[in-house]
Amino acid sequence: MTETILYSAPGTCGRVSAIVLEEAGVPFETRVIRFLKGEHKSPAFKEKNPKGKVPALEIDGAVLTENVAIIRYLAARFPEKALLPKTSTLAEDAEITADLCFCSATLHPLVTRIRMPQFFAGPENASVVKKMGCDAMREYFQLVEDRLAEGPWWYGDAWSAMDAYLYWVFWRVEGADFPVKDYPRFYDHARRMEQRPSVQRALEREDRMTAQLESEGLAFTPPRVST
Ligand SMILES: N[C@@H](CCC(=O)N[C@@H](CS)C(=O)NCC(=O)O)C(=O)O
Repeated sequence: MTETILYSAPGTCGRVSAIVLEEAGVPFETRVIRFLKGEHKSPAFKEKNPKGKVPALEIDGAVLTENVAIIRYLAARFPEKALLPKTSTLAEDAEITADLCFCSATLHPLVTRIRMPQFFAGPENASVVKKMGCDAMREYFQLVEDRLAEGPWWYGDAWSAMDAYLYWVFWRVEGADFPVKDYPRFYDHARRMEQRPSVQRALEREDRMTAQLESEGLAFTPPRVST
């Protein structure tokens, strides 16, 4: 295998791919993208990912983007690691894609509204955007909460990459004062995730990226917005 490089930034959804790579046992380098310098929109990075977003994963001589695609690739490339459940019909397979898309296309956009509402409506309207994001997110947190009654993981007894995605969503809004304790099973899921060595290693990678950004004066913490 050629060198594997994950382009990411601390706190971002690049964490999802990092956890899944760790679970797969793939040796990889994490390369930090400096958002405050606009590095994600630079021509050099756009050669990797024309969308100008993290994560981007260089693996097996290709550059993969989008967490859903990266997860599906890793699950197919390392079947022995059981990163996603085995399926026997096209419909079962489509259901897994739907689950992952629920994270990327339904939950993630709400995370951004809750975490960085000022990007959508300016600082003066940020609290309205955040409140609307939180109100919408409640329905989906309840869906996850109900699903985890069959747990302990999204797919029952078997941990999967879907749990990594849910964890990142949870952690992101927990840090933005979303009332996560109203969802005790999801809360417990996050704390169990943090016990996994793969998650701890992914978080250590982020700590190293944060230290690097701090040393360059390029660390970013979104301002707190009340609702
Ligand atoms: N659908 C993409 C979303 C990627 C994404 O939005 N990444 C954010 C960080 S969490 C980003 O790079 N934002 C920078 C920007 O949009 O300018 C995925 O799942 O990989």
